[in-house]
Amino acid sequence: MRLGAALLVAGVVVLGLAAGVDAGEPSVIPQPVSVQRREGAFRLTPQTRIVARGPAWAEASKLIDFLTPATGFVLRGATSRQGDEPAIELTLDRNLSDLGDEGYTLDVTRGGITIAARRPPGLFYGIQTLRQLLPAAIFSKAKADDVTWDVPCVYITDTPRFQWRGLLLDPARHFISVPDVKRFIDVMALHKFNHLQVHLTDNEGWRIEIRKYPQLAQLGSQMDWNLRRRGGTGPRRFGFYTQEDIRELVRYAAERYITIVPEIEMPFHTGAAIVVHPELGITPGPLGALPLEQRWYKTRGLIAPRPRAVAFFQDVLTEVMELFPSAHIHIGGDEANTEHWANDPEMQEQMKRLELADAHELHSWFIARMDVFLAQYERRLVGWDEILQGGLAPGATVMSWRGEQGGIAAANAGHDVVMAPTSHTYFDYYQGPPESEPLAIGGNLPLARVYSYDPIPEAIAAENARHVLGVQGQLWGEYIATAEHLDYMAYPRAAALAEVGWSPRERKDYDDFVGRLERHLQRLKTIGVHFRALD
Ligand code: TNX
Repeated sequence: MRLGAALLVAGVVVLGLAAGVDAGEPSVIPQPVSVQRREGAFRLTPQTRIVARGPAWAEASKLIDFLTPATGFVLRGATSRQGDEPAIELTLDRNLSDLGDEGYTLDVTRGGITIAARRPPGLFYGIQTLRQLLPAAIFSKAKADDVTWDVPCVYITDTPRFQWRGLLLDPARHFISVPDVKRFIDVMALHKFNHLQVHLTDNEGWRIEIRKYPQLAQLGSQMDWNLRRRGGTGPRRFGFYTQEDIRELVRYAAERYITIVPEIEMPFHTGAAIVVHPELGITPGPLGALPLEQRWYKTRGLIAPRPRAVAFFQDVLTEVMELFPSAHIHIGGDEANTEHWANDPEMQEQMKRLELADAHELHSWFIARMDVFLAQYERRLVGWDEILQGGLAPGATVMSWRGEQGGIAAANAGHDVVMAPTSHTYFDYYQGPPESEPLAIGGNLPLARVYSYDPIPEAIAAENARHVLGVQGQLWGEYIATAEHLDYMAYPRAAALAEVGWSPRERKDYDDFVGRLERHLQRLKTIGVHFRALD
């Protein structure tokens, strides 16, 4: 049996060589649902036609943009295929219902390539797979000489396992420039990620222009107190996104079928806002009496949820909703030490007035004000799993970070969840022995552990598994001060997470993944991603 298989493989290899074809075995990441290898290869030449009609044409022009720099070919488009001319054809077909919104088939024969999908994102993902079937040099920004652009003949059928395949960026701790975010988005798209959560506000900085409160960004983006305390450094402590920057990023991401999910932290992790607007804090009088630069250590990072603070955050969310079309708006909700409210006379009075039993309920009450507010605009609140304490707001989606318990409880109560546990998705953690790694926040999260993750824990009842929207990897920025370091922390772990989020559970195989990854890293290298080398 084994010998037979070996002979068969040898036979295929010999056939391939005999035909003058060495297009290699497909090494696609994330692993598609099914890949049937056939003999031979399709050769891309300047004569190849790019064929598409109607809305498929937008994807075809992205394909041309992907293929042009490295090949130097001036690829011509057409709306239909003439006879048996070599072509790459993109077709949309509403009847391909098995493929869902993001699935595709990719049919490569010696005579041509066809990508078919029900909806445009499927064509886009088929194109990402096609890029990975070409030699790695296709990712070069300059014309690559002496390359034959062969694509191995295959038939691929592919759809994602989860609808939320996310990464989180944290420009609040160290600002990330617009071009660096775009580059990050490009690499995400190659891995078929579709959500990018951006942590826009925290104690260390407020990074989004809000027209109603202009000083939030103007002053709130100029702080480095907390970073200095932590030993964080680097050139990108300061900066914020103007509303124009945000619009541009949202547009750029949307072209790549990535939804930017804004995160505005409340009620904790709000130090930057409190420094600028002391009236939000627990002790507005004494804090406001201090000069700005002396307020940093005195905010406790926690607002007092009095009515004017509720109104303030709703004002902020109003502008956020105008900028971000995302169905989900993240309001943070993590790590609040509600003892500060329990011990505060004004908050005790407010709890009594609202008939709330304790400060956890006050936390829930505050989050629920945001939930109701967002729901009026048909948006859905997402928060870290602490929003479960004191009662979960009716429409809330939970992001489970302190392990899986929060996600399990929320899903079993019929709420949507995104799995983001520290144990498997915290890419700010060490990925090797700390003594041989750059300084990180702590933890230990090697590649294999990321890969091993299954976002549907057994403790979620089968009928509630559909509430697990997917999975997200976090790149918290306290110790990530440059774009190169961001790459190093993200890749290849994000490639492993891409497969967790996309590929069927039964198609996952770590050794096979690492084999594909070795070739995949050639692609990332050509793109200029500063990934961490394999052990
Ligand atoms: C906890 S995860 C936080 C972040 C930190 C991170 C560092 C979460 C909801 N809160 O503010 O950056 O740990 O690993």
